[in-house]
Amino acid sequence: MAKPIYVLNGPNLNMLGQREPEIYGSATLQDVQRLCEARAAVFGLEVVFRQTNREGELVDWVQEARAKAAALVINPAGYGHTSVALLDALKLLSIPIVECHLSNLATREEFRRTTYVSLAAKGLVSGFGAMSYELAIEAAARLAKAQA
Ligand code: CA2
Repeated sequence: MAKPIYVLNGPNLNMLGQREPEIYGSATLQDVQRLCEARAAVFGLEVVFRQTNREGELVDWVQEARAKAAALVINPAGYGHTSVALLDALKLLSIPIVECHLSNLATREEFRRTTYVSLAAKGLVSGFGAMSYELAIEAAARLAKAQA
């Protein structure tokens, strides 16, 4: 049985679809989960999809992914801009890591333009709304298969 792609989501993403649709789109996180599952299925892979508002829980799940996942897609949300602990956890992984953001970080406030996560990720998908996740899943699946 192939290992799944872990899709981890950081703080406040549980609010997706309820505020700021002009920045983040109108899809809910459950909609995004369905898109990820459908996209992964094309590659014969399953998805473990989670969201947390707690930094330590995100770190725990990254550590879990180290042994249990074929690849990791992560939208760290605000923690991407602040969390050295998250970066340290990501650096322990040898599986492909794809960073994913709904909005285009390059066109937003200065403090959002860099993330610690980018230092550990193979690449970044940013600015395509829910489609960012689909593109990130495709990248993660292809990288995982190339690494298997
Ligand atoms: O564009 C992204 O995906 C972000 O990771 C979203 C984070 C933000 O801090 C990052 O800079 C970029 C914010 C997540 C909050 O999500 C909400 C969605 C809808 C309504 C309120 C919050």
